Amino acid sequence: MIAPQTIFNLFQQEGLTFYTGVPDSLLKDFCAYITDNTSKENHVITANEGNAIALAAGYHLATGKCGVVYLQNSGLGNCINPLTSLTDKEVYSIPLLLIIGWRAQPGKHDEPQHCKMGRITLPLLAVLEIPYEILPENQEEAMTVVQKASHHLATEKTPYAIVVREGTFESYSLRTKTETNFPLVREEALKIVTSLLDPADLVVATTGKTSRELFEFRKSSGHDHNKDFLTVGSMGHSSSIALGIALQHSHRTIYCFDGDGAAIMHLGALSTIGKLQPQNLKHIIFNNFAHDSVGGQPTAADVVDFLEIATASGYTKAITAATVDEIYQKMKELKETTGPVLLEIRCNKGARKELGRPTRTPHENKTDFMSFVRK
Ligand SMILES: Cc1ncc(C[n+]2csc(CCOP(=O)(O)OP(=O)(O)O)c2C)c(N)n1
Repeated sequence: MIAPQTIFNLFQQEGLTFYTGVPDSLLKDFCAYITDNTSKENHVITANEGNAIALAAGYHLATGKCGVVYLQNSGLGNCINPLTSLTDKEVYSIPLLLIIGWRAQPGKHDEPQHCKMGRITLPLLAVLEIPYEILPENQEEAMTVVQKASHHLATEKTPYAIVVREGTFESYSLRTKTETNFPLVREEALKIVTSLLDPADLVVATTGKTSRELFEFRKSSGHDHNKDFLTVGSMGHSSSIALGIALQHSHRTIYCFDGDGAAIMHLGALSTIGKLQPQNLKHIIFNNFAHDSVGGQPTAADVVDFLEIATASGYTKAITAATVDEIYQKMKELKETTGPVLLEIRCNKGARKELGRPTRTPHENKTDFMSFVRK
């Protein structure tokens, strides 16, 4: 293992002092070290990974220096457009250093949504013509890798990637705490909301702990899992999946259980929902102001007004709740409102340590859900 501080210092020695990206569980100790040791101007958590590439490009245009972009390998998909059409040698040739958390490295067990990307991470970098190294855990070797990356950035003026295997970083506890003070955590709010749904209602739940908590709640309540589509991957796309269903089944009520990080990642989806006006779509954002599932790093939710955005995008109504009583009241209002409607539930970050993962495979989930949709 290697200390986050060691890599941070090696980067600093090479003049790499600007960080941007989307948090990843595998990089959480490194991300925490960056947060504690970098000024706000030099560390930007972006809505999605493509934005981070573009932000680092802007940083380079402004300073001539190279930014560091950190991401989970699942976010590589969001980067492909700017990596091929902005930073590529054949376009603007903009150097930046990618730090990629390698979920589902071949040979390591991981969740189904990570397997394909885990297998193709290195081949994908090769196809993108982005040279890479895997981060060694030994300090001397790590220094050689960072120097090699730095040399590439200076001479080739194109992106370079350092791929990080699970367990590479020593643990580091974040000192810069961002806490909220609402009565409930996401799981408590989610249980109340789910218990208020009608038996025929459908749910599309977002990536991370929301889906995992929903799965466990259904199990402990003796409900079937077939009412829920768990968006285990493709973060930020739950509301569009829900829209796709809502448009075809106007007699069914579709709930989207979203996260603030996920909603912000593809915020444009709200405008499509607003434009299409599905009468039967109820969008609930469990807003804990954080990327809770991967370490609790802050999202931009503290400055984003989801209610204003939803109504300005064409939602019929947008309401908020935080207490148990408010959730009961607002769920009633949500049910009585036709048209796309948004409920933001403000809650604290935090989850149970022993929270499990869905035991139905994605294929089983899809099949069960599709037969329930047709009922
Ligand atoms: C494209 C992509 N980038 C990053 C991730 C890693 N990831 C999984 S869950 C998550 C945080 C989600 O935050 P939010 O939607 O606010 O939900 P919370 O975990 O706070 O409930 C992240 C960043 C991912 N799965 N996919």
